[in-house]
Amino acid sequence: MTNNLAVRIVLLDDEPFMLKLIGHMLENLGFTAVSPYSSGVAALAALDAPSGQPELILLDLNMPEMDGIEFVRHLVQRNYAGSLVLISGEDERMLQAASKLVQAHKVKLLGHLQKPVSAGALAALLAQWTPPASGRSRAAKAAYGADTVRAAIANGELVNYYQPKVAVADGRVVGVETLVRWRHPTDGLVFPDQFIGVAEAHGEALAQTRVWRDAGIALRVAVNLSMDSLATLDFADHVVAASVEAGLASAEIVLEVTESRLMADLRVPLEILTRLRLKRFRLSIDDFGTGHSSLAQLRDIPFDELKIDRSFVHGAYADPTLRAIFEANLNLARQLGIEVVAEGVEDRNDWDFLGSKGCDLTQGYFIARPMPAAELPGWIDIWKTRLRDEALVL
Ligand code: G
Ligand code: MN
Repeated sequence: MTNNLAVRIVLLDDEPFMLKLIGHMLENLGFTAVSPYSSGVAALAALDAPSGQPELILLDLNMPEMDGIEFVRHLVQRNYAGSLVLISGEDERMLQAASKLVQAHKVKLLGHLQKPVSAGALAALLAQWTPPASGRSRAAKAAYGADTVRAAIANGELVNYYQPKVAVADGRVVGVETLVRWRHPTDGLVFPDQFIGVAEAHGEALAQTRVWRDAGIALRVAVNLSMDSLATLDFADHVVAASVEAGLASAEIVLEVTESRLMADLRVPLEILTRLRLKRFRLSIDDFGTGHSSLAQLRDIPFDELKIDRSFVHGAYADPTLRAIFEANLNLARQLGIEVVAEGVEDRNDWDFLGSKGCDLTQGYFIARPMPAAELPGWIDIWKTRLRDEALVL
């Protein structure tokens, strides 16, 4: 287990006062390796030094010489593999635009902080930091073979976490989303897009769901697929075989699909998804509205479920732009007769907002963080108590 407080942090802001202030906050939170810089040029010089890249950069957007956006471009050129937090006094829409840009560059964005920065918000963001997959650059990303992955499963390195999806109207636990994590002994935490053989973990999730069902807990199980994993036409047959093996009906299985920007030819994934839908698997369009999941997909693929990205959900109750986008997405789904899942409910205000809008399902830290399978039954009891004690539903 990596000590998160030792994460190498670069703090970049042109205002000496902000450097001091945030520096102190980080120190108070216990972070021990913080390097402050007041210009992009100085920070880049440090990045190029043999001591290597930081694992986290806190970046001010508005700087007189090299601004934050330009700095990000330099990071991309250097194959920066760490995480980024944007800091700005600009309005929320500006921060959203910058966030999008960062994500388009495939730099891992932990989130953004609005100035004046509060210690609480800073702590909450940094608590989400996880070690990067490896010290190698993205270009030289590790590829792991099926045998390696099988060995990892046998060693218990590959772990499924499950995050509940609940009905907003009555709090009923409708399903879980499977989130595959690989605790690699030398490469750290490896995320699913970096290894093949996720199929094995998905098989385990299906088997687990059957175990829950046999114990009286009926849940739909969702697994994540990226469009570019849908490259061979027999994929649909594999999914069918997996559901049969687990003894689950297709309607109990949700396939959450995200778009790949790299795919030129969508005919194969389209055929696969259409066949799966014919067989009554539930298709879900994930991260909707982020640019990774678009209207064109919604037009071409018969989805059953639309997941409104968490960037449009958390805080929407208080932000007119987010609220407008959220409502537009909700209406879109309604008109198409698709069930809506709001991702990223993080607090009571988010929860109440969804209730007032009549959203179907939701998931997020307010309800539960992703958890190991063994914790789910106990969590369901806690959740039932919360529903009553906190009067979460009418
Ligand atoms: O886009 P997708 O549905 O695959 O997102 C799942 C990811 O989102 C997981 O890594 C999970 O830990 C994270 N996540 C789940 N709920 C929340 C939440 O309420 N807030 C934030 N910030 N992240 C969340
Ligand atoms: Mn998902």
